[in-house]
Amino acid sequence: MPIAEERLPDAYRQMQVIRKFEETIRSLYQQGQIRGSFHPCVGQEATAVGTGWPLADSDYLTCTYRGHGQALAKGLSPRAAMAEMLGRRTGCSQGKGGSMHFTDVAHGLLGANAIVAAGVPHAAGAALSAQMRGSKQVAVTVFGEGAVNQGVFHEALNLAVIWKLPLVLVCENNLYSEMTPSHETTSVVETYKRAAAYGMPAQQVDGNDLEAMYSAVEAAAAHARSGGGPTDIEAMTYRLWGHMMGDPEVYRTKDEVARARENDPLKRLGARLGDLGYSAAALSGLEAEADDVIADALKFAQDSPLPEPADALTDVFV
Ligand SMILES: Cc1ncc(C[n+]2csc(CCOP(=O)(O)OP(=O)(O)O)c2C)c(N)n1
Ligand SMILES: [Mg+2]
Repeated sequence: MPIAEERLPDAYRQMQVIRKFEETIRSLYQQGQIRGSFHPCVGQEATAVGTGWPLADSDYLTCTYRGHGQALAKGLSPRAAMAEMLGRRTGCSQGKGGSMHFTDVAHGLLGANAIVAAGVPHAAGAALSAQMRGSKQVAVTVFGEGAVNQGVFHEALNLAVIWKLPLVLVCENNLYSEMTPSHETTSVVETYKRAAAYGMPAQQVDGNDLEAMYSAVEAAAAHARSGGGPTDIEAMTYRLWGHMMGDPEVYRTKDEVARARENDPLKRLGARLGDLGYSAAALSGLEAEADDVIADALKFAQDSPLPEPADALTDVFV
């Protein structure tokens, strides 16, 4: 089922919230208010919303260090996300995880993961659990195109097909793994072909087209829920900012990035809304609402306490 046209303004607001979240983090980072690393998803907001929105709260999602947008689209509150970035006790991981460890079990977020491809077998395991319990939940994993060169990716895909796991694989192919173009490291750059080789339905989708993404993920989730097994979706996209803060971006030209900006998913959904009759003022109104969400999240985070030293010993296994 495609996304209902009436929901497109809400999707636009959600994508703006994600963009503004990342912009705010960048400025906090530059002011020295955020520790650790930060891998922005600017330019990839349509893959995030197109993946998160077709899913139920009870469905599972694993994502990567570039997963702020996916977590927000899956239902993580902007307040808990911002507080986590600022290391506050009210953060989604009590301020102990930071940018690369967004987790929110109530919304099915089993954890972002900094290890390339590690979320893929985790999601396959969650899918196996759902299957064994007969719960009709689906597990979705989002990963970059670099993950398809990892062994665990192939082990997970093989078992997912053999066991018909309710798993949806979403590859965000943004053409680069860190500073290396994928064609220099990968024998078959169209990653969906690798998934197809395991005997599952696999397709390439325009990852900057919110509606195309939503439809593909919705269909794959329905297929999984009805016992059809895993599906792979290769979402073609582009990260408009560097791999992480401080990336000098010497591996790509300014021209290439400028061309990619023409294909900005926010610009594209804005144009689509314009075609549907929404005025520029209506779009600005949605953007202002997104500003308010982020301002509220930032105030909440800045007013929240830091963890106490004793908190270091809570929520650990040993
Ligand atoms: C197993 C492993 N090897 C290497 C790294 C270092 N590393 C961090 S991000 C990254 C690139 C991954 O690229 P891709 O999967 O395309 O995701 P993107 O960053 O483009 O979203 C690498 C190699 C890592 N985190 N984990
Ligand atoms: Mg990549």
